[in-house]
Amino acid sequence: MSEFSEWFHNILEEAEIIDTRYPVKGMHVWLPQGFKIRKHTLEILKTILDKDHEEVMFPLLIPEDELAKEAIHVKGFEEEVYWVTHGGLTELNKKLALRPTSETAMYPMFSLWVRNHSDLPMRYYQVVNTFRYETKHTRPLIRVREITTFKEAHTVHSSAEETEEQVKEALRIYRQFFDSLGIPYTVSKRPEWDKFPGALYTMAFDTLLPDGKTLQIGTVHNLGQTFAKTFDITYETAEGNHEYVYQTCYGLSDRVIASLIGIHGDDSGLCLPPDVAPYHVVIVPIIFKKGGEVVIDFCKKLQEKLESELNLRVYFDDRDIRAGKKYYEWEMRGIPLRLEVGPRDIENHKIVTFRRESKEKEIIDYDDTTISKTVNNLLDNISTKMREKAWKSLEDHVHHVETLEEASTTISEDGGIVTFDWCGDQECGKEIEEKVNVDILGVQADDENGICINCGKKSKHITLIAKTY
Ligand code: PR8
Repeated sequence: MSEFSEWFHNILEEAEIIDTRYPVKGMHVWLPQGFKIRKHTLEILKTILDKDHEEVMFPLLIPEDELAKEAIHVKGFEEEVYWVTHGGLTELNKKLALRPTSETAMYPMFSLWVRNHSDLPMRYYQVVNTFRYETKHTRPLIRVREITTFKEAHTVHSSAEETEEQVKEALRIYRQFFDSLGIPYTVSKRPEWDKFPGALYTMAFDTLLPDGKTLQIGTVHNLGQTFAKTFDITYETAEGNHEYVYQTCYGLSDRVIASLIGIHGDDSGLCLPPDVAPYHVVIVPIIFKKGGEVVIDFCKKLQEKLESELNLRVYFDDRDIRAGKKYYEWEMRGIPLRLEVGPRDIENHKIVTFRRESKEKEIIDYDDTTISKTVNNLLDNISTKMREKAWKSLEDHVHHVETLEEASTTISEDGGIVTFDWCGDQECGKEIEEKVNVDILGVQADDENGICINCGKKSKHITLIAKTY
């Protein structure tokens, strides 16, 4: 187990994110702290999606014949599907799949729903659990067999141009989402052999975890008319003709939480962006024998003030344990801001602030009329600093190379992401993956002026490779 893996497993347990002891491999229990982070993260995404998507919910089970209809799609998933074969003691005459993703659950219904060009575009999403019998080594939140927070969007359009635009829009949505969590990423077009089964092409977001390996954290697929033809999804044009629709889909999983934890965390434990932390602020009273009531009273008022004026989640920790123990606990749980209040501070119109992200402690002036603004500014500044730090760390680990040897040395010494010129040929790409012992993440900008790092032919793209999860 790598140092990071060990840290990651320990923190999931210690910070009470999930319990990994559930007796089915790859399936875990969300604990209250983890569930709060999950909930706030989802709220951010839903706020963005709800602007022009509608939320729906489809059944978990998919009939075998529907799943099998789209040949490439089913081939891509056949080794990963869990099957329900019995209802009680009776063998079902049609097996039912636990959805590995919901194209084949949704699209037969889309075929009934889409009638006229005025029905389009349609943009739906659902947040559900999906099941994939992963054969690679499973890891909590990173590679699971029950994806508990699968956020899948499915859109339907009347032209290929519209789907191109929707892909760009989905990329914009995910950028906004990851930016609000301070998760840095690269965006690239996956190579042909790694695209979503049934898609014309796949755009992917990858982030870099502290062990130097990348994690795919989101994907946007242009499905063209593949599924429309399979599931007979047509619409009537203004001229009265019947045409197949064009589709896209895009999705995120529990990996969002894994990357939040992995990227921002440190030796003291979790470090959470304010927007998704279970509490934005924790208030710790410093109580001596005398004057305890004054402190408690002051802290309660401060809590109410921050809650009502800023709508913050504030925890007032008046447990009867040592302040040092409280500090340790809240740092480990990644609460962004701690306010410490003692009797002398109150007398002097001061309070102590502790920022989890920088571990800076400061004594600030306390003023009843401005404290909310001060706290708000502090939280904003914490979010910005966390995002900047995370982006810098990613950018420091992206290197452009000119030769395969350089690629190998950089990957083995630094991990991270290596970029170079590639001709775009599949055989050549596979050779690169083998020689450097990495995966091609995908291609970015076109670069037709260079020379392919492997075969020496004219290059087509700037390409990204990395060791991946
Ligand atoms: C689709 N259909 O399904 P995708 N554990 C955790 N996260 C995972 C796992 C796993 N075993 N497998 C995939 N992911 C499309 C789009 C509806 C929505 C995550 O796409 O198969 C990956 O981050 O690419 C992936 O980007 C995302 O789920 C969507 O899965």
